[in-house]
Amino acid sequence: MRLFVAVELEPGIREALGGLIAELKRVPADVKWVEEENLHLTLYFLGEVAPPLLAGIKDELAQAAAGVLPFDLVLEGLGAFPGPRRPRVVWVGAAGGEMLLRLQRQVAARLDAFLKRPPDTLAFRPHITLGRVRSPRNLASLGHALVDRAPLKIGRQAVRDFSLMESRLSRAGPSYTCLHRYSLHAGPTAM
Ligand code: 2AM
Repeated sequence: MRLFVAVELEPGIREALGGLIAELKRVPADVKWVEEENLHLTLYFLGEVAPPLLAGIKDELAQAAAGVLPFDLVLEGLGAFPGPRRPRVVWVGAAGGEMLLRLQRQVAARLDAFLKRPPDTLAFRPHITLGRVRSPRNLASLGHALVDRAPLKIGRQAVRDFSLMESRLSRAGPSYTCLHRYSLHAGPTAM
C-alpha cells in the first residue's frame, strides 16, 4: 500500500486553487498539474508499506493527534521549490502556526520510530503542491508568472482533523482515498 498523511482541503479552497491552476496552465510550460480533487497538504509520506503494518500506523497516528488543538490554516503566497526562478515543484504556501508544526513533528517522530526510519533532515515547509515541472520548456515564462502572482491570497480553513491517505497510481494519474480520519483535541484533561 502506498500511504501518506495529509490535511484534506475544503471544497471551496480546492476550487480557488483549481482556478489558480487554470490560470497558470495558460503559460505554455511543461508541468503536470495536480487535479483539483487531489489537492492536499502533506504532513508525512510513508510510501510503500506492507499491509500488516497498517494497524500499528493507525495507532501511532491516533496518539499523534492528542495534545494538538484545532487550528486555522491560511493559504497564501505562490512559489516554487527550489526557487521561483528554477521551478520544479509549484506550490501555494500554508501557514497553521505552532499547532500545525506540532502536529507534523508528532506525526513524523512517531512514524519514523515505528517504521525505523532516520528523521528527515529537511525542515518542514508547509505547502500545497499545485504542479510538478516535467521538462525545461518555457521555464522562464513560468518563473515570471509565479513571481508576478507571488503575494496572492487563497483563503483560510479551520482544520479539525487530519487523514491517513492511500494513493493508487494508474495511467490516468494518482487517485487518493482516505483510510482514516483523526480528530484534533486537547487530550484528557487532568481533574
Ligand atoms: P508534496 O505535496 O510535497 O508534493 C502524495 O504522493 C503526497 O506525498 C504528495 O503530495 C507529496 O507531497 C508527498 N511526497 C513526499 N515525498 C514523496 C515521494 N518521494 N514520492 C511521492 N510523493 C511524495
